[in-house]
Amino acid sequence: MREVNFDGLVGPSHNYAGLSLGNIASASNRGGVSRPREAALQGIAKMRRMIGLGLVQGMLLPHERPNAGWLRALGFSGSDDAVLAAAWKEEPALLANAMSASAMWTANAATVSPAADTQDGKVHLSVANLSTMLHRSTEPAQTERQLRIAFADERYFTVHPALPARLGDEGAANFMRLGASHADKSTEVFVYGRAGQGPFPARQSEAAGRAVARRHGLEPEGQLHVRQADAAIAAGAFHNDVVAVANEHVLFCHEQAFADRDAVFSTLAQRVPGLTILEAPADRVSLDDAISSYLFNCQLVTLPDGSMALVVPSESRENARVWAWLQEIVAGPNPISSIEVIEVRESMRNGGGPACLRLRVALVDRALAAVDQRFIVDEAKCDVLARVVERWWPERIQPHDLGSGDLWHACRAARAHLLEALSFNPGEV
Ligand code: SUG
Repeated sequence: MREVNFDGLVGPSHNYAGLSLGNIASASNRGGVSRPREAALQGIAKMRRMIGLGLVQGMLLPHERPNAGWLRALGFSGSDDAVLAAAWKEEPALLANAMSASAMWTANAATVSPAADTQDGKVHLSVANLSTMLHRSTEPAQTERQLRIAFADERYFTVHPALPARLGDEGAANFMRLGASHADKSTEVFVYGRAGQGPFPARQSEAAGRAVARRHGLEPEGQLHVRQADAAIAAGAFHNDVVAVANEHVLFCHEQAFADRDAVFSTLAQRVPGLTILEAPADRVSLDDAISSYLFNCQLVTLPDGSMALVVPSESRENARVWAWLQEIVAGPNPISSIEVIEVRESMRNGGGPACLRLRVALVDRALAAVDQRFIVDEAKCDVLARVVERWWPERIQPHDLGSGDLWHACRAARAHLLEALSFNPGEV
């Protein structure tokens, strides 16, 4: 069984509209100039690094933007351009929502239970409803369409639609899986926030995690529902993957990640053979350090030789306290033996680190072969992606460009060229 990371390719409309309340990077970069071409190339370079480490890499496609259909449902009428122009004039905030490239953060696309954990032995994927943030609530329909193509083979996969909007669900960003190895039946940990406790919304509900676990057919002892610490959400950890990550039997987290830390750790210790918890003490790495450096928004991956690597954003190296602590972890007696530093600054400025940009799907070889191979990426496909991005992705977007017909047309054309280069039919995804 291997873990495949499906990264979201950064879409051509990537911009800084500051749409996410509680996401400090998004709020503080509001109104800045974005660089979609550079952003997408940074994402492609990240995929190349992962392939270079010997890992299997997948991708999901940027969504269709601008999303004129969504604006039409909100009462704007006429041709696509007329709809967009009217929205820009009357409700520019809605137009910004329709231009968001937020589907790049595929950790929020779905929650995935590998075959080892489910009663019917299939991989179950539940599309996330992303209902808390308006711009993100537009994603599930297109995400579901892609997942139903990528994971169409019903011998191996079951794709479930998004849950009702009242049950806030942000997918795998609030989900961890801990077990002896990827191939072993594991404990799936669903992390939720308590609503109404602080200045920022709790985006993941407990009811959503329980519903996903039921739909996926998890055993009672194969699931754990854990509350995120209110202090973490208030400090800007709008998803659990900003303060914790797990891989096989290793949990790498901040001391203040969970409301009931001791109970969580002791339940995991009973269930997970060889459990290793690597916890950053708050007096070494504060929540603010963790959130600004995104050290826990790393990818913790098992390399072909069985050792583990931490794939961290370069911002983690720029914080001396964080970097010193990471050095101690790598030198210490634990499975993590290397650190890979990667550059995803354009995404980071919207609160999306390495872990946000990928959806993990653990697969046996036969199931991997059954995935629609257009979603699997090797070096040659990275070259194709880079060529399309260099030729068609806008170089920069300033806030007032969001209302420009030229930008709308450029974004549509860029995506159409991408689909063609990857052999998707127009309108297929
Ligand atoms: O939902 N940012 C995303 C970042 C998602 C990060 N994902 C994980 N932690 N897994 C969000 O807040 C910013 C968009 C804007 O402001 O234009 C944004 O949507």
